Amino acid sequence: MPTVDAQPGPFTFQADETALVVIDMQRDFLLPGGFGESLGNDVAELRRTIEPLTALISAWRGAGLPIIHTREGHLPDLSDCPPAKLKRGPMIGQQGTFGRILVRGEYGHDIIDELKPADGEPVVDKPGKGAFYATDLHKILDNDGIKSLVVTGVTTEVCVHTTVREANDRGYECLVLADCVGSYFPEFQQVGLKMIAAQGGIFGWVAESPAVIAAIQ
Ligand code: C5J
Repeated sequence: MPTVDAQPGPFTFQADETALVVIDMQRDFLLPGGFGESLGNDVAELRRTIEPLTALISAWRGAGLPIIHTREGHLPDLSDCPPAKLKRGPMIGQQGTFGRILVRGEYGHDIIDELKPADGEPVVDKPGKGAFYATDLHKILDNDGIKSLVVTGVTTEVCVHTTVREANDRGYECLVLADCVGSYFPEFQQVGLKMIAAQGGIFGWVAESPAVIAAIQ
């Protein structure tokens, strides 16, 4: 079985029972001039994940292993957006540079060109921060016999963390890749990763993508 050098210790996984999850690599969060930047964030903090993720996805596809992509966003009438979320994110549904912000079907809601899903790779649309809430993700993974997740995407302390916590409570082993997850806030990136591997791996393991690529080749 492949083993990856990780924190807090080696992560061993059955390759055919492991899925790569790519969280919310959407234009709204990553493109210069988009929603994320309009909130005063430096998108370069997220964009540094694109290159390692491209290499990882290519290797993962090459090994014939499953990949699942997610997108955060809402129905055009925002009926699936809780008023509390809208109150704290009043730009959701408003017209932005790349269409209505975080609304399904808009240009900005879709995944960046560099990481476009391949035919047959599921894209899970989620209204929340966690990828399991109000989605079929658990069913998709269960049907495929998946028991471990390699988790990547943005943002580390929000949708990545929420998804990893949800996955833990559902019995999945999670490996989070430090170079393939990004936060607008460098301090959250650092602490967010520390929190995952703390206390003997309270939420899972943390490693770097080259170690995973080497393990599956
Ligand atoms: C946020 C996300 N940060 N994908 N979404 O609102 O992490």
